[in-house]
Amino acid sequence: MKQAFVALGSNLANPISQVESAFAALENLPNTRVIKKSSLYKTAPIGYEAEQLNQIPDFINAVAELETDLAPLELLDALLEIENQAGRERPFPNAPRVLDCDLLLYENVSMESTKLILPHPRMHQRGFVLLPLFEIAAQLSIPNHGKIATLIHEQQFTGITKL
Ligand code: PH2
Ligand code: MG
Ligand code: MG
Repeated sequence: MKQAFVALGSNLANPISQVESAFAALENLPNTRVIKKSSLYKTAPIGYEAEQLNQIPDFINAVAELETDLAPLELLDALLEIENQAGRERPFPNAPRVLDCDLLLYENVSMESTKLILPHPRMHQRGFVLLPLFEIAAQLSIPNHGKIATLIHEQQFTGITKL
């Protein structure tokens, strides 16, 4: 079995129940076990233009640790299928979404293909990923970016509330 970490996010259609259903969907993946689930976090939207921000609802975010026999691209496809089952639509980049399931880490794999980049390219600068990840894997390091404890220490994250 390989170790993987997945980030969940939702800011549409009852985000708390979306993320809880996503945890359940992860538990139902073939050849995969959910080892740990973080708390849910209410987080202010990151990465939007100031004039867009008042139209973007807050997110619910969480992270799960998995053990899986799925290969990275098989796991990615399974995550996209969970998003689609939740009714994910993609009208424009970073549009509000019922469910986003991002593969953060897979063992210590570093890879860059058109479909998948590992580690997730922005995870080391996102409090809505690092704080739930630290909760369930305090000793973890991100390939090429070092310990998540250090990354959290070095940055200021605002607008994040653990539920
Ligand atoms: N996801 C994004 C862009 N910005 N901001 C928060 N707070 N939470 C997210 O999950 C998130 C975001 C793109 O996937
Ligand atoms: Mg994302
Ligand atoms: Mg995504």
